[in-house]
Amino acid sequence: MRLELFDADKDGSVSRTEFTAGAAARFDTMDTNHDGIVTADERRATWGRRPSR
Ligand SMILES: [Ca+2]
Ligand SMILES: [Ca+2]
Repeated sequence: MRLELFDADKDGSVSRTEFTAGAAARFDTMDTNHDGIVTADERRATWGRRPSR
């Protein structure tokens, strides 16, 4: 996870507010069915695109 992605106003530093908002946005991205919980399957579906299984 790259911290600079959370720098919403691009001033070079990440405030707690920016971090919280950024982390929440990432969470919402992972929580594909928006039930407020990121399950292992949802996490895998977002991050772990494996070329083979
Ligand atoms: Ca900033
Ligand atoms: Ca979910």
